[in-house]
Amino acid sequence: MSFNHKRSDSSSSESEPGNLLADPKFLDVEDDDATKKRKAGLNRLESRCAVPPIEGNLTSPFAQHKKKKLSEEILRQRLHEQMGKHLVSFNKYAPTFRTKFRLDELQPSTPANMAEYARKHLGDDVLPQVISGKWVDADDEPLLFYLGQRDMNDKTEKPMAEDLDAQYVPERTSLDHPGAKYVHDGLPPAALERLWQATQDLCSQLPPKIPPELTRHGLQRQDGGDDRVMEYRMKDGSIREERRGVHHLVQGWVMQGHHDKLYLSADIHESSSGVAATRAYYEATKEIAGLLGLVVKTLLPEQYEKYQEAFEAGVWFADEDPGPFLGRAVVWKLQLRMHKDKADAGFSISVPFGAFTGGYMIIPQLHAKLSYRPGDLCIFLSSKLYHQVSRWEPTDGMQKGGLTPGRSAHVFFFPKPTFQLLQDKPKFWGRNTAYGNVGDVSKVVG
Ligand SMILES: O=C(O)CCC(=O)C(=O)O
Ligand SMILES: [Fe+2]
Repeated sequence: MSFNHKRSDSSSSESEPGNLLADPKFLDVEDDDATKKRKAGLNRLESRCAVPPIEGNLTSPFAQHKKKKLSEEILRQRLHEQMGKHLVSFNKYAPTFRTKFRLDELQPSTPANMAEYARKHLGDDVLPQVISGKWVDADDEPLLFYLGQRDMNDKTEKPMAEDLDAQYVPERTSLDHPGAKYVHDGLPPAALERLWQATQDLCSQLPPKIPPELTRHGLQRQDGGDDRVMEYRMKDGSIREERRGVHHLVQGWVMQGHHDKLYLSADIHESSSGVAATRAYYEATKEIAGLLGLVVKTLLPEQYEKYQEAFEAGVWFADEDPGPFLGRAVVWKLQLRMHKDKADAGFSISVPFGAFTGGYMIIPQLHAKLSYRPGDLCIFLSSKLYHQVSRWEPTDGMQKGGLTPGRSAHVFFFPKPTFQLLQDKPKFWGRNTAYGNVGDVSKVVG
């Protein structure tokens, strides 16, 4: 591995362009002239590209346990017990891979170099791994937990960490290895279906946006078409179009020059339909956020405590969101570039969903290429490790219940400046002080 030679004092010393487009070597990058030409050619996205609402109601997150008549509280308990059991066996039986470098020795790099490394060493001839595993640094500090598929027949405890090269095993490239019986460690199917439905409903009411400059979200279309639009083929051969984009939903965003106050991110409050749609979306994804909270609490208990305390100080949707993440990036049908998320504090969780082929998770510094199928969970240090989702293609045809094909993802994260500001703040500080704009309204004045 080539990432462990030099020491760098801090990641902020890295020579990385702020604007990914500034580096012409960047993967699939366009030069300034091409950007200008493309921007000039962008017209208003028409309603034919709108994201349609789903048909009918959302799937219950408890669908698997619902056969017996049980109260919601018991159903939730069952769902958490099942996830808890998976996490216990993940901890016991999933393999661990160790890097030769310590996290603080991670070599400075650029998106261009990382993309080049991925192209050379993790290209089409390297099959993505269908796996669940842990990746740690030379001091056994966790870097990545990947909750995908595990062979239930493999009940050997794995106390020893292996080299990064050991992640590539021919038996772990598909789900049809003879004699294997798989368990999925990620989001259960009903919760995953609900996440997809709730997100499509959100995007149908609140159109996701894509900036005219291509950033980490967005790649030029290979057919030269409008990058803001995904095309997919219906079963009758006709072509439909759908807009792509992203929503940043952050309860307590720091704005430049205002270091003692926080703000609800623009996507939440910009329009009255946005306010209504985001509340409904938080409510619809409450149980899913609860399951992800359990994952963080089990795998990273110390980080969970810190995040949860800051979450409780900053939360706005207190009845709809159990925490511990104050930020969500809703990535709707976008292609992704090599990047890291410099403003994330610690670990974030990303979860892909939809109907698509391709879309593998590539983390060059861990030499990892993961199959990253819908519902798999990638819990990792997204501000330290470069990552890219490889190009994907939508499956043909409309999916069940009016769901449109293509790949989307949610990233649950905690913005670092928000975390820092909230560290000494009491519970519900954000709600009770209008995020630092008024005196605490919960204090009774005698
Ligand atoms: O789409 C994904 O799975 C990851 C997205 C991502 O890395 C990001 O939004 O920063
Ligand atoms: Fe990212």
